[in-house]
Amino acid sequence: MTYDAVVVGAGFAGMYMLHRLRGLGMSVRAYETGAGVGGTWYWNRYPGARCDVESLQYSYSFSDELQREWEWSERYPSQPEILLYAEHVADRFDLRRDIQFETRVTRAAYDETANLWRVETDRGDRVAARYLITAVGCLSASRVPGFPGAASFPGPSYHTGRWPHEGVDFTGRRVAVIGTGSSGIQAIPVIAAQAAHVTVFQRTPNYSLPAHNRPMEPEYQGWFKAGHAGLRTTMRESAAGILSDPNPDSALEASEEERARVFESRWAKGGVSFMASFGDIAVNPEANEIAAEFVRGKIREIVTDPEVAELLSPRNHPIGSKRICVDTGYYATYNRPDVTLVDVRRAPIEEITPTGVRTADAEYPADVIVYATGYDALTGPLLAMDLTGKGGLSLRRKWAAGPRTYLGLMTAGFPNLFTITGPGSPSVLSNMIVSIEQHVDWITGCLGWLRDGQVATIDADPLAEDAWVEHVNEVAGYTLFPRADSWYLGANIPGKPRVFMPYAGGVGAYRVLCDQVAADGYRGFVLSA
Ligand code: N01
Repeated sequence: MTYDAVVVGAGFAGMYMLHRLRGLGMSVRAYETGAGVGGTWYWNRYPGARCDVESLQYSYSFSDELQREWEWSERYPSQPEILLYAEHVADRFDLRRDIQFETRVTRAAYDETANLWRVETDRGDRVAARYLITAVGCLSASRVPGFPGAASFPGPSYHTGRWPHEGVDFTGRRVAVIGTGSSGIQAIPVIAAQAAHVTVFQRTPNYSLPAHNRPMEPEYQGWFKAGHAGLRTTMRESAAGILSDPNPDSALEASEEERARVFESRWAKGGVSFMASFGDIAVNPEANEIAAEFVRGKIREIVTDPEVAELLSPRNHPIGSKRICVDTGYYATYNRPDVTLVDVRRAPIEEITPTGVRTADAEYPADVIVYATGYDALTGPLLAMDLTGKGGLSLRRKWAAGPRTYLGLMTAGFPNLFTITGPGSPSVLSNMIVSIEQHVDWITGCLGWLRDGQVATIDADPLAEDAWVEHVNEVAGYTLFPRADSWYLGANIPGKPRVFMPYAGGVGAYRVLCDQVAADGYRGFVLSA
């Protein structure tokens, strides 16, 4: 079977891409590993899973009707509600008939003679497509560190990103949670409320901001919907794709009273807009330290045991240089008598035993282990497919020293392969829905243009790619991101090249660049008839 396009993944990116390709009149097959739509929200069913972008902003903007008819029930959407939304979108736009579920794309090779991508799946499908479009997500390749002895543990163990659909009952159980990133920080308070005892194994304390989640106010929802056209434009033109009301002032120049006033009001408001308190927090180490110390002060206020408070206080990286977390009752959870915090930076985990977790200086009993240990981010899901471009070049080989793309949309030598929110684009530094829609719209425009001009192939020009990779690095160098050992840099995966993968130039500026490239006849791309 030959399609105009194969889309890999049916999360928010794959669903919207499918919808737009249909609009071009193309034949499309989408493959999805899960049994349903939703991508990250299909898999991440751990207790407390919630998006930390406000629900009204974490929703598609492409359809006025969809926007009008869907009602969000809370300020921040829970995983079940986001999944319901994804399912509603699939139904409303009749997407399922072109999606093959429970099917993983294992291999795709570019056939230069036929100018087709030859795609293989784990279900034995062998299809061809003019265009191959990956919508595989940035955080879908879950990772469990290879602790010695893990197989000897007789009880259940779960990764947050592969949570059982039927849920987990922790009542009466002793639970070990390994990892204190966004997933762990959301899950720990909810697990602690149910379990007999929770032991948290923390290697790096993270900065976390209160969500102050609450039921959606009908007036707020009405206000957003009434003004959605303008608000969406503001989001698209912003740095992170959200309404954050950025304060351009310098934290260094503000008086102590002014800083306290601004920080307190953002803290009370809740959510990530704290990071927009002052214009220099993300770029100036001293300004950053002022914001970081404010958060540490909050930790000391909330956590009653000063030693535990200090252990929870991040000191080895600037605030925001690792993904900022948003929580509900995270720090206060450590005031519970049935929660223990273990510092595995000082005494690392040495092995999992049949009765629990053993660190360099003690053994901690557990009946259940929760791995909140993260992902092989951005490149992991792409490299998990065996992708081969021109001349038999594999993507794994091409990216051996780190990902190389032009605009995060294409990689030279892989014609007609588009990577939605690929490395080198703002992706994970932004509201993903805004970045997804921007990429899908750009790709749709590009494919329509190629068709109208009877252009058979498009590929990134290696020189344009080199310049873009350099630009991505240069922009990252202006920020404090490279100062943390984060998954943005691949630092969480042993042996992964240390390269800052997303584009830190902001979604607004990036959109302008992409639009200019298109307006200039796809400058930096090689086209052939
Ligand atoms: O994963 P992470 P995550 N021994 O990589 C620790 C998005 N997200 O699933 O920091 C001991 O952030 C590791 O320690 P360290 C969001 O973009 C969004 O929590 O490497 N510990 C770290 O504490 C987020 O950033 C939402 O020292 C080990 C943790 O495991 C991204 O997903 C919700 C270890 C992994 O943290 C990933 O978040 C959830 C070891 N060997 C996720 N190996 C929302 O929208 C790893 N760790 C709210």
